Amino acid sequence: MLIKKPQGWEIPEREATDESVYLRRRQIIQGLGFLGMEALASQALAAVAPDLYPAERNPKYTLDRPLTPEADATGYNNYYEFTLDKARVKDVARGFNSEPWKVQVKGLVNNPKTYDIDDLVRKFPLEERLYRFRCVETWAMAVPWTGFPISHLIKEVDPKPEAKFMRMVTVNRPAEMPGIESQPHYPWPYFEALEIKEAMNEMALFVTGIYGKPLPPQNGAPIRLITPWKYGLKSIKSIVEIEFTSKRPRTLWNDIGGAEYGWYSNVNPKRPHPRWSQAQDRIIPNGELRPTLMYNGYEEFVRSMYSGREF
Ligand SMILES: Nc1nc2c(c(=O)[nH]1)N[C@H]1C(S)=C(S)[C@@H](COP(=O)(O)O)O[C@H]1N2
Ligand SMILES: [Mo]
Repeated sequence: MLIKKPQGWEIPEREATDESVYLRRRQIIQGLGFLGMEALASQALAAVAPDLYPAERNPKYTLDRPLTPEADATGYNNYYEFTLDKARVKDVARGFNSEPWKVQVKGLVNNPKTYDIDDLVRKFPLEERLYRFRCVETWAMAVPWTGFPISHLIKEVDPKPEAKFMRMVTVNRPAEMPGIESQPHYPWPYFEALEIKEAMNEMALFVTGIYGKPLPPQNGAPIRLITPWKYGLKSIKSIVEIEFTSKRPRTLWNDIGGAEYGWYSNVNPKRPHPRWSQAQDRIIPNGELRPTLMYNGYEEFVRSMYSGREF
């Protein structure tokens, strides 16, 4: 590639530095309120409410397998807005900025509200839970998440009687998320949904931390969904909008591949994906195979919500 090379002293900082990094650094420097803090500002970005971590572990939720090493759960990711290359997500997402951040709750609720993330993480007590995590691609992990039950937020916003579903949307930031433009065939921003009944289940969490620390960008900072009885594609990352509806909302994967990805996407070893079996978990990082459990082993918690035909 031929590049017209200006004299060193002519290079504006925004050319010497990746544009998004430059803009963010400026915001941080402005936020600090005075000059001379460039060195500080170029350090790792501030995480949301680090003083809240580690949160106390809730002992009710136990595992049948070892925890996934932190480096694997934070180094092998699906986050297509950054890249399809699971091992590279953490590098491409490194500069992603989750402050400031707002989460808008709207639709059929008596108390619609836009929360600042710093207020939201302090509003409900955080707890740590160890959950199995199963991707529709068959790989599986066991992860210590920190978050709060979605039911707490739902009680606060108070859905109207006609509300039956909760739709969620990921942030849309093409400048920081190169996958949005390099994968234009996906209908960005990422969108998902649950029945309110499912979101009220005690297992359903809004997660803000992992391994006793605030979420890093690759795992969905600053706030993502975790519903461990469903395939990982339901667990939408970096949420900015939550809408309560009476009609069942569409969801990204079900929209683009309904035969492959059911609206419910409940983990079910007896229901194969059209191109592969779902009978086994492939454990990250060692590749060990284990039988996949119905509802990913959470049947006792979720069975009462289903007739068994939801997929
Ligand atoms: N916005 C957004 N959320 C997303 C995805 C994504 O590409 N974009 N991938 C999903 C899929 S397929 C999986 S398996 C999990 C992966 O979460 P993890 O990287 O924390 O393991 O995130 C889910 N949430
Ligand atoms: Mo996935």
